[in-house]
Amino acid sequence: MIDLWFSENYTDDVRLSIKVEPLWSEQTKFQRIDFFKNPTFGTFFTLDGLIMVTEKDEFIYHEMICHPAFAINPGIQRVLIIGGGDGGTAREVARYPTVQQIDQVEIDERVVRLCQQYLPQTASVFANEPRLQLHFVDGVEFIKNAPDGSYDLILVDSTDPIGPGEGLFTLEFYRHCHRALTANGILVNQHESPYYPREAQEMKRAHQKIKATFPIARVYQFFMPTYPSGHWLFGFAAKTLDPVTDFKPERWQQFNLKTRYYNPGVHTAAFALPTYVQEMLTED
Ligand code: AAT
Repeated sequence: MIDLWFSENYTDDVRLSIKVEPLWSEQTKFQRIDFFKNPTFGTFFTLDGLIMVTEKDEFIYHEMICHPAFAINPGIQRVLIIGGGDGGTAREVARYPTVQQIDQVEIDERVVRLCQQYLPQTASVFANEPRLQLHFVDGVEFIKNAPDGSYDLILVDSTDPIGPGEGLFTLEFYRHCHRALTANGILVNQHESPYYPREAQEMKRAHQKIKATFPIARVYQFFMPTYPSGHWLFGFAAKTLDPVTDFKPERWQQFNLKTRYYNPGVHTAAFALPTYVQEMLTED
């Protein structure tokens, strides 16, 4: 038996390698998709050679993209998810009985279909959730046509700003998100990592643009074992709500959701950033 290893290159001289059993590979119009299996991480998939979701650690990312916003505005009813074709983000949003409408815009239908086949842990929401409507179009185009004030929450669960995800990191996109949000609206976006130079550069650029668009623009952190360096960020932007002073832990606890990563202590702590990250966010 030959050992097969998948490697994700973090820099020219650092990579993460995982021993794999390949399950499926294809090239779509948008990106290359590979599904693998590994004893430690379970089934996982990559897009253009970068790990997106593994069965073992996806809960961390998907809880952290979703729950902080609901603990700041427990009245969220209309949600737009951009990207997130694996379904993990939609699964967490759908846990709120108060949510009335979930629109999800995924550019690549094949991600959804393959996740339904290989990753039901995240993708089963697509068949079981009547409030959710899937749109297979580019999020950049969808947001241009979204009516003013049509969403309480926009979650940008996107790939990195190379390939199809690029347009989701532009000033024009953030401006449309601002317009499409209600007065208490919140935008949470996949904000890259502060650690390795490639992602750090992207995260600085994204933050500058979001800061230029929203009066409240913060960043929060979490630990993601299968993303480069394990130290990952989401952006939090809002018109009026502050993620720390408007945090309502008791209200959130009344939802009575069982979570494995997110809790009120983690919420407050996640917005406290290491000094080197704070410095990167204030640099030009
Ligand atoms: N839930 C964590 C998984 C992802 S995948 C991100 C998804 O965004 C992919 O399915 C991709 O097809 C979709 N996508 C990319 N560009 C667009 C676009 N322009 N419009 C709509 N959907 C898009 C995120 C992983 C983060 C990885 C960090 N290293």
